[in-house]
Amino acid sequence: SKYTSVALLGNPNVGKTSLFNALTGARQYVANWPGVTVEKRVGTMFYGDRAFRIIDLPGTYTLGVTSVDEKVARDYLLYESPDLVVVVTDAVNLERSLYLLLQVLELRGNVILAVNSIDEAKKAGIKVDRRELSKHLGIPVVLTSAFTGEGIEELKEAMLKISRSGIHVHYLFPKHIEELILKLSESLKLKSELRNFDVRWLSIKLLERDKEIIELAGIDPGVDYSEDIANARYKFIKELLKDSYRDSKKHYWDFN
Ligand code: GDP
Ligand code: K
Ligand code: MG
Repeated sequence: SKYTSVALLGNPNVGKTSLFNALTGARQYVANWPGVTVEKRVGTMFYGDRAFRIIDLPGTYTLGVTSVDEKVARDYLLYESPDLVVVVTDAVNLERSLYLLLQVLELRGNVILAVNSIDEAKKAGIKVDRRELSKHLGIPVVLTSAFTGEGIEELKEAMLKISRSGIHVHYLFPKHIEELILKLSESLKLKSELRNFDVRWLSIKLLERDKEIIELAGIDPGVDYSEDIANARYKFIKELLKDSYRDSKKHYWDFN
C-alpha cells in the first residue's frame, strides 16, 4: 500500500488520542470496530516523502483478551499487523506503562516508544534518560508532550526513519523459558495452518496458558509459566529503569 500503517497503543489515559490529534490534525475520521461499539479513530499524516495511516487503538494494559478494548487492540496487532507500532506511555507512571511495551516487543519489531506527558514529569522532578532507555530496549525512544508540542517533530522523524529501514528486536527470557519457547516453536512451525503467525509469540502465549491461543494452535503444553514470564518482564523493567529513570521525590522501585 502507499501508506505506512501505524498503530498507537498504550494504557488508558496516557495521551494516545492527544498525540493522535497532534500528528493528524484535522485529517481524521471516527468509525466503529467491526462487531463492537468501540470507537475507531483513523487519521492521515504526511511527513517527509511518506504518507502514514494512523490508528488510535483503544487503551489496554496487556495483550490479553480480558476486555473488549484489549481484544480489539490485540486482534488489530495480530491480524492487521501494522507496519509500525508507537507504544505511548506516561512519563509520570513509566513503570506501569512498560509491561505492555515488553509484550509488544515479544510480538514484533518496528516499535517506537513515546514517553508522553514529559512536561508533567519535569514539573514533578522526574528525569527520563532517553538514550539509556533506547540503548537497553534496542528501539527508538522519544520524549513527548501532546500538551506543549515537545518531541512531536522527533516522533515524526522516528516514524519516517523506521518506515524506510525497519528494525527488529526481541528481549530474552531466562534460559529455561527460552528453551521451552524454542521447543514449542519447532512443533508450531510444522503446522501449516499457523504459517501466518509468529511462532515465538504463539509459544510465549501457550506457556502463559492463553486459552484462545491454546485453541488456535491445537497444542496444550500442560504447564503454566505465566508467573515466571511475568516476573521476567518485571525484572527487565526494573533493570531498565535503574539506569534511565530518576524521580527526585521517590525511588523508582517505590512504585505506588
Ligand atoms: P488516551 O486515553 O491515551 O487517549 O489519553 P488522552 O489523549 O485522552 O489524554 C488523557 C488526559 O491526559 C487528557 O486530560 C489530556 O489532556 C492529558 N494529556 C495527554 N497528553 C498530555 C501531555 O503530554 N501532557 C499533559 N500535561 N497532559 C496530557
Ligand atoms: K494523563
Ligand atoms: Mg483515547
